[in-house]
Parts: sequence; C-alpha cells; structure tokens
Amino acid sequence: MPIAHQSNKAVLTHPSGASAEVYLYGATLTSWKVANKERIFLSEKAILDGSKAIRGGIPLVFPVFGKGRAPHITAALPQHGFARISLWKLLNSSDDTHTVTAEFGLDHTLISEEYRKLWPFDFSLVYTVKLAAETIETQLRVHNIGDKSFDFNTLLHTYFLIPDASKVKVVGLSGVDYVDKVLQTSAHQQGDVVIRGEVDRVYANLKSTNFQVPYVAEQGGVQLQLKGLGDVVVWNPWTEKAAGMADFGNEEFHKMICVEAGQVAEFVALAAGDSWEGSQVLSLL
Ligand code: TA6
Repeated sequence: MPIAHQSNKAVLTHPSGASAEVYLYGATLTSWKVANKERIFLSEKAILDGSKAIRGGIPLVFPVFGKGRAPHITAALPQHGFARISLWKLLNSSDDTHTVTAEFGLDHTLISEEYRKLWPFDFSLVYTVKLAAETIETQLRVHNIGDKSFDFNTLLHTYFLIPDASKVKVVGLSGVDYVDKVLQTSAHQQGDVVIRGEVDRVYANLKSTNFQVPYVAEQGGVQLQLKGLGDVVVWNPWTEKAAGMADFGNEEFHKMICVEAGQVAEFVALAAGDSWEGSQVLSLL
C-alpha cells in the first residue's frame, strides 16, 4: 500500500521498495530508505511522543530560524519557531507509476493559542513529500491568507545519516560567505566544507543550487538540488554540544551531518494574499 496512515505518522512505500516516514508532529520526515538502507539520521534518544521537537529527520523551521530578536515579532517564539512542534494534518495522498505523494497541512487554526497570540497572522502551510525510486522531494508552500503582510524564515533542517563525520565533505559552497556561529565571525568558504570539530555555519547568497555530500572513504553520498532556497546551514554539534543534548547520544555526532536548505539569512516578506514555495530534491551519489 503506497500510503499507510497510522495514528501519529504516514508511511510512504514505493513499488521499488523505497520508503519514507513522516510524523504528523511537526510533519517531521524521520526515515528515507533506498535499497533497504536508511539515509536519514534519527537519534536513538529522539523523543517521538509530541512533547519536544524530534532530534533528527527533517524538522521544519518556520517562521523563525534560531531565536528571534526583539523588536522583531518573532522574538518571543520558541527556537526555530512553532511548525516543528505543532500537530499537522495529512491533507491527501496519491500515487502514480513513478511517485508516491503525501501532502501535510498546518494553518493558524491548528497552532496553540499561545503561538497564535505571539504570531497573529492568518497563514497556511502545505508540505509535500514526493517519494520516487531513488529520490525524495520535500516542498514547502507558504500562503498568506490574511489581510496583513508577514515576514518569515524557513529551513528544511535535514539530518543526514553518514558513515563517519570526519570522512565526508560538503561540495558546492566554495566561494560563498558564511556566518560562523561557533567562532562568532563572518568568513569566506575556500574549497569543500569538512568536519573536524563543532561546525555551525550559515551560508548565504549561494552560487549554486546543487550540493553534494560525498563519503570520502567509500562509495556513496547524497545530493541536494534546491529550488527557491537561497541559504544553506551546515551543522555538526561534535563532542561538547552532543553531551549537552539529552535527546542526542554522546557519540552520535560521528554518524550525522546537517545540511539544511532554506531562507534564514534574511526574512522573506509575504504580502497579504501572496504565496511562496521552496523545495529540495535529495538523490544518491
Ligand atoms: O541549524 C543549526 C542550529 O541552528 C544549531 O545552531 C543548533 O542549535 C541546531 O540548529 C539544533 O537546534 P535545536 O533547537 O534543534 O536544538
């Protein structure tokens, strides 16, 4: 059955055997398997009962990246916004010879009173997951269905499962300026990004829409093809930050890298009645 709708998640299964799982909590995709091999990192300590953002998968950051800053209206919202900690609906699903598709929705009537007060805009989010034999596309559409314009950040906060963090690189960011949140400075990327310690960087104004994360010591890796997303965040917590997260194993930083596509360096302004969309297609190297 292409789509199995369980109480708290939807399971997509492609005739090729590829599969994906999306929790309604945050519309968080927590698994993508091709050839029976998992490609997405989910912490063994991740909390999956809807009481906290899921540690791993593809959490959806909206309407603010990180902690908003006063006087901006997002200042009082939780870190990374409310979308990843709200309960979404499965709107519909379909399948054809090539693709299994599921659409999830969240709007201002589905978020808590608290967040509604903090972010008093009428909005509708539609998140589409398209699973094919060897690729998966995740697309977010933001609709301003109110009579006031609003600003937002958004990010597909993707955690990739990798053999060894010290033996991967991110290709496609060379020549791009970034904000280094570890060293609290701005810098210019030269060559590929490698992980040799804690990395937390926001690359803005990308020069390409295509990025690869090849495994250096062995065959394989993943590729990201972006549309409508102009920034990439690269994150690995390494030892200290890993030890400081209760929902993350102390040694799990060896097995993951976050390469996150979105609009975070600046806010996107969306006028009343307007819509915005951005997407990524993940494929295998
Ligand atoms: O996207 C990278 C980042 O903003 C890091 O600064 C780190 O905080 C990470 O997200 C995880 O954030 P979380 O709120 O899920 O603990």
